[in-house]
Amino acid sequence: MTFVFPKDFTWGTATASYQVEGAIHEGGRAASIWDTYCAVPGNILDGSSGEYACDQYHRYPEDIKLMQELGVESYRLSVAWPRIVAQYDGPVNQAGVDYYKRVLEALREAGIKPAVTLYHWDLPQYLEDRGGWANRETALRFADYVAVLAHEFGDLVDTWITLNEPWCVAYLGYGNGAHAPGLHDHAKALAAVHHLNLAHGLAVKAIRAELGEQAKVAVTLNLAANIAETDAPEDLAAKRRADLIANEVFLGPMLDGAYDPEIFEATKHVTDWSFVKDGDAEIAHQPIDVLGFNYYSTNHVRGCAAAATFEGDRHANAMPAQECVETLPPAGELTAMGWNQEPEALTAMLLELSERWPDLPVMITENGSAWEDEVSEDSAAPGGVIVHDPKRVAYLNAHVKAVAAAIEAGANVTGYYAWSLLDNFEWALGYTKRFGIIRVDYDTQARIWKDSAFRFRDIVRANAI
Ligand code: PNW
Repeated sequence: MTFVFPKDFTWGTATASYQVEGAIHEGGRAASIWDTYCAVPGNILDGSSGEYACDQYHRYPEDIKLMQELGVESYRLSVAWPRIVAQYDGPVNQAGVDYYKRVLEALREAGIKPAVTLYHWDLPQYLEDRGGWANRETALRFADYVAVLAHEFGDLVDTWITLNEPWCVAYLGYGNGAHAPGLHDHAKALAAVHHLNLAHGLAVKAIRAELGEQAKVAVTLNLAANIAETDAPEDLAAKRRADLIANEVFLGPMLDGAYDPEIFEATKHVTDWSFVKDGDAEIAHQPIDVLGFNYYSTNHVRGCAAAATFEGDRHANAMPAQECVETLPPAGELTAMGWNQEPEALTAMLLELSERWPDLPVMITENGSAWEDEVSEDSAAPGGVIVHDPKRVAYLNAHVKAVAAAIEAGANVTGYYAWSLLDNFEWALGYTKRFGIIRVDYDTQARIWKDSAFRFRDIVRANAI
């Protein structure tokens, strides 16, 4: 059965500045927290960093050509804050502004609409030195930086995405230290949660102040798909607890204008939330035009008496107040990330979101999978080589079908961005995990097509699955 997507459905590919750009010492860029974090032995699995990455800083014209060949209508990229504001209290770095103007203009010429993430984790180190996201000032600085972008890039950007996955920023960055800046402090993680909510609201206000109501504004959340193992009350309570601390802490303030009081109750042994000031709820709660949702896999949870996870759980101890939430080991065929595959949960979550906020369209701003890829010779392929990646193709098919099923059942979904256009720097896992639909040969920077890229091209061309 063929499902045809709505006519104006947007197909795109996604990346993030630190994961693809390289050129960290060029164009007057300041150091980011990821430069610092990568320099500490043991933080990154292969000891690497984003120093060279995919060299997109120099190769963006080639990457834009690739996207034209894929036929995608939109590119989700991020702006590196340390390229735009390179010193604390310093002037705007014109070289950084000019760089992104060139990229955005090249995209426009190619007929590809930019969806620009304003924060995809590369915080200027000078702000971390003052407390980073645990410090309220970072949210205010973010608003200033966003005002510069709105002013400089106003007519060049199609969709403004304030933040990428504040869950990861707060809980992996400040909670369990799996990401930069690498702190282990749940009180700071919750302060970061709040300051990210505030930063989001301030950013929306800054964009609207410059560009008015017609600017299309979004935020991207990696909403956790928590599934209770059984309907037993303790399992349902565990799911509720995980949902509250992972999802509701962002959805409540951003979309409904308040934190669920249960959140304060559940975390009172961690913090008194005195970082929440009068008027913050109004600031965080700004009308947005679309909700970005990054979806990869699910978490099965069970109630328990003591904290318990499984060996190698990268979420372990990231969030506070999870003492009675046991995360079960993922089951079924796992991707190279060790993540399970459960596309039905994507359908269910899209429907839930549309039921809860019927007027808010949802865009899948990331979905994809990492696998152990191998290069094969193929004289018919571009460059004479190809990657046969049947598992990535199957994952792509299954998840695009899951989106189709949600739309068919009434969900308001307006786009799908494949993560990722390219293999890239996979954070704490360095270059050991490949998510690209296009392979990167890191020795030569050659771009090599995978079967999944051809498959995605066909889906995009047909606007159907
Ligand atoms: C997201 N986790 O990151 C990001 O938005 C991308 O930059 C990243 O490359 C992609 O997903 C694949 O990982 C995550 O440990 C990183 O739960 C880690 C986790 C979740 C999301």
